[in-house]
Amino acid sequence: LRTSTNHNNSGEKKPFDPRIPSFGVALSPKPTPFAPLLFSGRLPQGFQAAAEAGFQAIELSLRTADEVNLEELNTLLDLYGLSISAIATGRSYIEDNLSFANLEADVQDRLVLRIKEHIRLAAQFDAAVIIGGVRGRFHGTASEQIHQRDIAINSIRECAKFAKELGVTILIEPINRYETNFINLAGDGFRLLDEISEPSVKLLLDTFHMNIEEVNISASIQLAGNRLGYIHFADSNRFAPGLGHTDFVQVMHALNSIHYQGVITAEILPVPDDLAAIRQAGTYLKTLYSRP
Ligand code: LER
Ligand code: MN
Repeated sequence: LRTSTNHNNSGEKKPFDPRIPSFGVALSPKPTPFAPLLFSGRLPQGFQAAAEAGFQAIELSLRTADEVNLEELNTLLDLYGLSISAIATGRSYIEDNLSFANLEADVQDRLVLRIKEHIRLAAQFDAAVIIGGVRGRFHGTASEQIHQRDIAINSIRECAKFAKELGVTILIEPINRYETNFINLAGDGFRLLDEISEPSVKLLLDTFHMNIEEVNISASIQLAGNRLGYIHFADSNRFAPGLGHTDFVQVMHALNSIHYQGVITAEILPVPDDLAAIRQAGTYLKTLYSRP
């Protein structure tokens, strides 16, 4: 996962302090019902606004890996000196009902193939792949759910092994109870990391979900320590940081205490609009980290 340098094609690199996190923002190349993304369907505008707002990295939320035009993507990365931090995969669940918890017909096979394509794409950009919302929801009796969990973990493990071969980090993201019943807490995430037992699988914590689920956001970040591979910043209402009541100063202190040097990615609603939200997030992050 590229954390301290920008995309290394011919684009000019903007130097920034490798000891502190770099900033990313989550965008989608296509319009999507998944709400906390900016400039959905307008990638060029998103890249320009991200660079102008002080971001170094873009997280791409993709349905399928072929949704991006590689030539266009490389051109944009070079033009704005940005890198791809991660590929998010939850749209497969939201838009196609493909999830790791779904044991219907050939869903597991199709989803594993799809995630492998995301991993291949990520490898080209030194990016990570997120397994978050795409875990889906378990259904039925307790024993049926245990069975679903076993199958899901096998599929995730298969993706993790493939990712390891390609040098790609897989990020497991705990998500709030209203979206999934398969890993809500950081602690549930640690358990899955232990079960999969691949060092290339890390945790992604999202302050929006943590605000709903965790007893103590800072304590959970500290407990994650070097298992934390990535973090999503959104305020309590999923607006840009600073527009809700999450205490990001405390979050930053917790990240500093574990020497977090990864990417902090704003995954936020376009409220009041895309441009205002990205500017708010960029300004807030730069102020929080005292960066010009
Ligand atoms: C994805 O990063 C996320 O935070 C979830 O809300 C997706 O369902
Ligand atoms: Mn998230």
